[in-house]
Amino acid sequence: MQSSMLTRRHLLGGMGLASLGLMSSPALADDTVDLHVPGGPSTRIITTSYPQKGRMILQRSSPPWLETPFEVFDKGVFTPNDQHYVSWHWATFPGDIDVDSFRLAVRGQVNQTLSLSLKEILQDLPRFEITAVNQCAGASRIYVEPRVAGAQWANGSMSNAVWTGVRLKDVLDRAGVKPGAIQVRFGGLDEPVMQDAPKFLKSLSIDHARDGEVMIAFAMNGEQLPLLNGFPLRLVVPGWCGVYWIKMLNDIEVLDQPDTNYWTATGYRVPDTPHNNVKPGATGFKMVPVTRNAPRSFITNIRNGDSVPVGAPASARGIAFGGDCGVARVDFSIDAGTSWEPALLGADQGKYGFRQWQMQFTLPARGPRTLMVRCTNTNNEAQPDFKIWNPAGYMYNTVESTHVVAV
Ligand SMILES: Nc1nc2c(c(=O)[nH]1)N[C@H]1C(S)=C(S)[C@@H](COP(=O)(O)O)O[C@H]1N2
Ligand SMILES: [Mo]
Repeated sequence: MQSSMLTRRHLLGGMGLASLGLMSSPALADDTVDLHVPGGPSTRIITTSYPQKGRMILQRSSPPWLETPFEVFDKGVFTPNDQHYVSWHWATFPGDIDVDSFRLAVRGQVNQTLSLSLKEILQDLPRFEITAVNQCAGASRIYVEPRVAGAQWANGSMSNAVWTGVRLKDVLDRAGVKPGAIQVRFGGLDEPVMQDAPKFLKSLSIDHARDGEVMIAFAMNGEQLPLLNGFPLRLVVPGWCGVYWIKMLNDIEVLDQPDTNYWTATGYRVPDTPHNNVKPGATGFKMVPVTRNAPRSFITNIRNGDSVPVGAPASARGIAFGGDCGVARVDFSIDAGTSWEPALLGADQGKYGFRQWQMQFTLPARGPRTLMVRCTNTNNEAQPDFKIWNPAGYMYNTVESTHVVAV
């Protein structure tokens, strides 16, 4: 990617936030999708009205929550940039970025405060590239029972991309981290919409920040980041959930005290129990921050309600990811999890990315059938077969079931 690509003309075509709001009016929708979830309304609008975004499921118009339509995952292992999902906490963020005056600050417990231009980041630091899944901690929250508050994401608040940029470690080394540093805090250009509401910030431990994999991306899938996915720079924390992947990143602060801001110290917490699972209504468990992704897998070519011919070979295919490590195996069941057969894995795109799989199977008799798919990661952690529940509906990775009819 040339730094000459980073011109305003190329970027946003003059699309401002005012037009964002206007064009996302649900009244302009011409299409809907039924997410087929019991226990509440599950019809959503399909929108094509957001800048640099194609067909997306509209979960909320502003700040936008745009979900990737599930059929996208059947088309390829990389999610196209214009259908990469979108999530923001606060509605106030720039609709246009002046790439000449933009600066990334590196400050706090460093020997030298930095104010890096995009040109410096593109030209003066070694390039780094990694494939990784960006998944919201609240992904699939719509499936927890009983339903809980928060974005009612189905399975499309995850997306896979090749990220290009620079290592966070190299940027921190350039500033020179002082010995007392314990954490690094990240902030972007978005601002709260109410007085005294907490700005969206997240922190990582200094060791994690310097692990050589956490990176500052300026491109995904070989193109600049879409504005809504964090143009011009975003943090990429491979294997960890999307909440840490700060968009429109313009501030890096090295701390010698634990970060006490709301989003790090209080928000985004799960029960410290196996699979973060508790009984609805239970109390008295310890809460810990969400961190790494957990293994998941999906059938992408067969949907609930489909018919499958009986007695003839059929094929299933889909995607899996290991979470914070690779995919060891994907198993497939045609009898609701009573027996499992290993699926054939596709090419390994790197341990943090989606991995495709496929399976030939034959349904022996007519009638309803439940197909299931289960990922086991290279840490030997498998998706659980029980329904995960926790108060905020985070880190759901229950084995998926697809109900079909053999005909
Ligand atoms: N600056 C900023 N970065 C942010 C957020 C935000 O609200 N502001 N939301 C985070 C959350 S919770 C998620 S899930 C991801 C979503 O990334 P995406 O919109 O590119 O899919 O961005 C993360 N980075
Ligand atoms: Mo999120």
